Amino acid sequence: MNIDLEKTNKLKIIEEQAYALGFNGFGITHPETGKAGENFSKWLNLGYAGDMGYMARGEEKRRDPNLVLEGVKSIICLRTNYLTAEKGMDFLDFPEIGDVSLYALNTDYHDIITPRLKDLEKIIQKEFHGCKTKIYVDTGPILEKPLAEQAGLGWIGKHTNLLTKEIGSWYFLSEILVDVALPESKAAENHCGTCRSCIDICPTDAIVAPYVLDSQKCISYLTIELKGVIPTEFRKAIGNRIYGCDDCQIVCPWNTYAVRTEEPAFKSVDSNFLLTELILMNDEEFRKKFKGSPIKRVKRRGLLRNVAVALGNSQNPEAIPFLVKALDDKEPLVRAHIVWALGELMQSECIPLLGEKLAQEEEPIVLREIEAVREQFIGE
Ligand code: B12
Ligand code: SF4
Ligand code: SF4
Repeated sequence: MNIDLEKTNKLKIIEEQAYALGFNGFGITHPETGKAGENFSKWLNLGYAGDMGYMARGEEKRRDPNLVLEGVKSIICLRTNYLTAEKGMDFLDFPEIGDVSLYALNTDYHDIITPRLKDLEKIIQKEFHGCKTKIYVDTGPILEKPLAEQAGLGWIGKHTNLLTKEIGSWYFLSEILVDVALPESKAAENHCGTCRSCIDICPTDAIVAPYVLDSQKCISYLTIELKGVIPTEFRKAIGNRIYGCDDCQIVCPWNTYAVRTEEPAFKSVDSNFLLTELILMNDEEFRKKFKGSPIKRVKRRGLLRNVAVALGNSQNPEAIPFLVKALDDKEPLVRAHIVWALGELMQSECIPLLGEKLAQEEEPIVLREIEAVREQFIGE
């Protein structure tokens, strides 16, 4: 058989198997990152990765996939739709409830996609006997979005996520690197046009220019990636978002066409996010509630930090006794944000309470917050 025809037939089998495994988009590209690689370095130099040190550490690998799989010739890019519920901006009308990104309402996608990639990897190795492969989903040192765009799986929108006219942007990316040259798919075309809805809705102005995101300002970064204290300037804008942010995708006109996944693996996890309950969760309750969920990634202290900020923004006086109780939390990071929240809900009335409760406080991050609240209300 003609070698190209043989390859095409093998690829057909691989693509069919990819869909059978639950992927809902398949494309192939060459491993050069070109202009996107240059932009990535510019982005790092501008400090837009914030505290995500792993982004700078992986700079060379991200720019050159040959450094992660020597001899790589093609990259198979895959899409997995995760839309299990509709979402609008009405979560803002319920400030007593924490808002969690759609992707995090389901079983952790790393746990679902990794075994599928391994199955597909085996199929590829069977078809191209002796070939070398490497799989990635999210956590690998690879520029998933530009590669997927080259592979025709969608274009990078002004909000910097990949989207398509057919299914919008509610999907994950993953890839399989192969040391076999495969026929490339057609790159996706951009259809953002003059639209700028995502830029205008962003609560923290994190999209600093079309197609450029400063992570340090992005609520997704502030509530998930950032490990320490959330800078005060962003706390009000975070509103009731306690894990990630979907705003720029919610307003995108192309998401009107998004279709829900029928995928049984994406089971909704416990999604009762009443802030006053969350703030008093102990370790055991946290582990139980977020078992199998991506939320476990931020650990109890990260989530309760975010919950404290959301309670501070809730304008709900009924939250005060819960916050007062949580002032005894074992985590300084949590106590620090509770101090801020009490300042927001009680204003100067919290000063005596803070003095009394925290006379024994020794942690610098909490003491700084107390000082900030006192300064704010001096003279009132
Ligand atoms: C780091 C990271 C983040 C960071 C930074 C986000 C970002 N835009 O890069 C933070 C924590 C903020 C984040 C948030 C989210 N993330 Co994220 N994240 C990643 C990760 C690990 C790396 C992305 C990366 O390389 N960023 C570096 C920058 C440079 O990349 P970029 O935005 O594509 O940058 C391009 C532009 O800046 C452009 N550019 C064009 N012109 C110019 C000019 C100049 C001067 C500059 C500087 C740049 C520039 O060039 C760059 C390269 O193409 C990927 C997984 C992976 N391994 O790729 C997931 C990934 C991008 N995240 C994902 C998701 C789902 C999210 C969230 C939606 C989660 C949520 N709901 O909270 C949000 C979306 C926020 C947003 N508006 O982008 C998905 C996106 C899927 C999709 N459909 O696109 C990915 C692919 C994970 C996955 N495997 O599915 N994420
Ligand atoms: S995820 Fe939220 S904060 Fe981040 S760019 Fe989009 S709208 Fe802005
Ligand atoms: S909201 Fe508009 S500008 Fe932003 S990604 Fe969607 S189409 Fe592009």
